[in-house]
Amino acid sequence: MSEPRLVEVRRNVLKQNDILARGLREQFRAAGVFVVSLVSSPGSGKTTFLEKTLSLLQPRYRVAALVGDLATENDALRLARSKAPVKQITTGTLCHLEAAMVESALREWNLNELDFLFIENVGNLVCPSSYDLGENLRLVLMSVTEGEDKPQKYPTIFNSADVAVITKNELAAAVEFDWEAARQSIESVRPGMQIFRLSAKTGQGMQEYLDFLGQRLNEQRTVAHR
Ligand SMILES: Nc1nc2c(ncn2[C@@H]2O[C@H](COP(=O)(O)OP(=O)(O)OP(=O)(O)O)[C@@H](O)[C@H]2O)c(=O)[nH]1
Ligand SMILES: [Mg+2]
Repeated sequence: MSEPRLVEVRRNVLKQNDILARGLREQFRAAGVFVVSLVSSPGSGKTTFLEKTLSLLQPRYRVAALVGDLATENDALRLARSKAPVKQITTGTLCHLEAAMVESALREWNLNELDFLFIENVGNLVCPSSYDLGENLRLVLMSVTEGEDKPQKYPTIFNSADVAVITKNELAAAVEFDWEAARQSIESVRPGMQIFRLSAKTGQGMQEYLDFLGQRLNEQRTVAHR
C-alpha cells in the first residue's frame, strides 16, 4: 500500500526541481552565460576533461565551474589549478546534483561576469538523468575502457544528454575499443546524437570540441539579442 505514496513524493520532488531549473535557465539567459553540464559513470574522466577545457578556454573566455561529489573537495582542488573560480558541492548521500544545490552554490557569484559555466555532476549513470539543472547543454561522457554497450544499458542518461563525448581515446587500441560498436550503441538509443572522440591527456580532439562550444555561445547570444 505504501508504494503509491512514495511515487507521489518522488513526483513532487521532481516537479519542484523543474520549477527551480526553469528559474536558473532564465537567470543564465539574462546573464548571457552558456552553461554546460557533464554526466558520466565515476572515473570516465569528467574532471580531467574539465580541467583541460577551463585552461584552454581561459585566454579567450571567462569561465567557472561547479563540481558535485558525495564527499571530498578533491575535484574542486584539481579544477582550481586552472585558476578559474571553482566551487565544490558535496551531496552527502545523494547520487546526483539538484537545481537547488546549483542555485545555492551560485548565490555569491555574479553570472554577468561569465561566458561559460560548467557543472560536473556526481559520477553516476542513472540518478542525474531526471534532474534538470537549467543547463544549455548536457554532455554525457563515456571512456573507451568502459565497454561499448553502455548507451544501450543506460539509455536514460544518453537520452537526457545533448552530446556524447568518448574520452581517453589514446587508450582505444590498447583496450581494443570498437568504435563502430560504440557509435551504433549511441545511435540505437539516440539517433543523430553528435559525438566527439578525444583525449584530455594528449589534447587530441579537444580543439574541435572547443570550437563547437564557442559556436554554441555565439548562437545563444545572437538569439538573445534578436
Ligand atoms: N589515459 C587517460 N586517462 C585519463 C584521461 N582522462 C582521465 N583519465 C584518468 O582517469 C581517472 C579518472 O579521471 P577523473 O577525471 O577523475 O574522472 P571523473 O569522471 O571526474 O571521476 P568522478 O568525479 O569520480 O566521477 C584518472 O586516473 C585520470 O587520470 C585520458 O584522456 N586518458
Ligand atoms: Mg570528477
